[in-house]
Amino acid sequence: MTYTLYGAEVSYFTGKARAFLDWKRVDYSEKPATRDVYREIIVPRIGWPVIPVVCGPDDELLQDTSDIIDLLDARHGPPSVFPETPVQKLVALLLELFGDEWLVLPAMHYRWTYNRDFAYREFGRLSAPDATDEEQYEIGRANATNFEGALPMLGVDARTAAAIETGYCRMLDELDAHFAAHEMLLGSRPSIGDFGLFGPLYAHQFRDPESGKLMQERAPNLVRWVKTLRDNKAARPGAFLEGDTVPETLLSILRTQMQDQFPCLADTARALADWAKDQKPGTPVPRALGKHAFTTHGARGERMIFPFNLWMLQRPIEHYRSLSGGDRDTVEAFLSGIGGEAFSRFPDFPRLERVDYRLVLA
Ligand SMILES: N[C@@H](CCC(=O)N[C@@H](CS)C(=O)NCC(=O)O)C(=O)O
Repeated sequence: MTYTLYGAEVSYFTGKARAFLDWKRVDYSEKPATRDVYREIIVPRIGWPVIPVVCGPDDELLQDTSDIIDLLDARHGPPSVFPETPVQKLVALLLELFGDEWLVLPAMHYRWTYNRDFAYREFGRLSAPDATDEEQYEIGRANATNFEGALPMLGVDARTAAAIETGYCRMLDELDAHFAAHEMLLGSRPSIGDFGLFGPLYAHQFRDPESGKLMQERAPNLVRWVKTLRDNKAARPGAFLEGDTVPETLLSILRTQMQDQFPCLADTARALADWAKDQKPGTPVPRALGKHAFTTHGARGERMIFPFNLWMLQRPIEHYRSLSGGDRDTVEAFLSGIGGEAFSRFPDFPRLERVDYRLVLA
């Protein structure tokens, strides 16, 4: 085997990386991120405890699914998960941003509200595979503290929980309608957007038992998409829709992204610009820059300000800024149909880079 994926079935971002590696037919084996793996590989070499981590053939370590996918998609040749046409590429990158940074709200809410015991057992089994069931439960409960504790930091609390559920159920209906007509988001080939949505929708919302029941009952076509991407090792490459088409059935989700996620991103951009005024290039960026008020599906809450979200936003922005002439006009017309001014008129913010697995000012 050429590559090793250190991760877990229960992990959001491992789901994204694994589905990509399978579809791309990368030669890899998966090793569970046990506490020994964290202690001996991840923490000493990455610098902080996080999964997934991919170890390459020359012992290089890759972390962050976007870096993993960008590198391996290019290294392992076509077919690519990045559409070449302007609108589809933009939509794919926007939906990656949405899956990675915004669906974390329902994914964490449902896991830690309705699937807590299951998650403790899973966390324990991963960390200490040889321990007894009771020991695993206790280990899982201890290891889960940081994840469970992240809910209020993400803005999931009594003020927002009901609205997060309403918004999530509406999205289930929208995705179900979409996958009734299409295999993947943009045709029969999965794009980076599919992998971004797959992380939360597989590892949390399909696999956690109570959330899985909800998805099975409410969105059978979405379940089919989840299973296709889960079992996609020998999938055919498929193709993106002709003519740079984006199915109508995705537009409501993109509108929701513009209305729900983008105001929070814009506020994050202002906070980053403010913080960066006195900083030099290369300065490490704190994981959170204080707190801000935000609104989700009409409910007002408070959450930490996460600059990492903007690193993800740079991906669609870079694509958008690279366009000119007719391509730019087509994209502008598309954006105006989804309330995309929130994206096309996004405030400027300091550029972010990742150096040694950490976010720094460029
Ligand atoms: N943006 C990263 C996020 C990785 C991530 O958040 N992984 C979770 C598990 S699914 C984790 O290990 N979190 C620990 C932490 O964030 O402190 C990626 O795409 O890989």
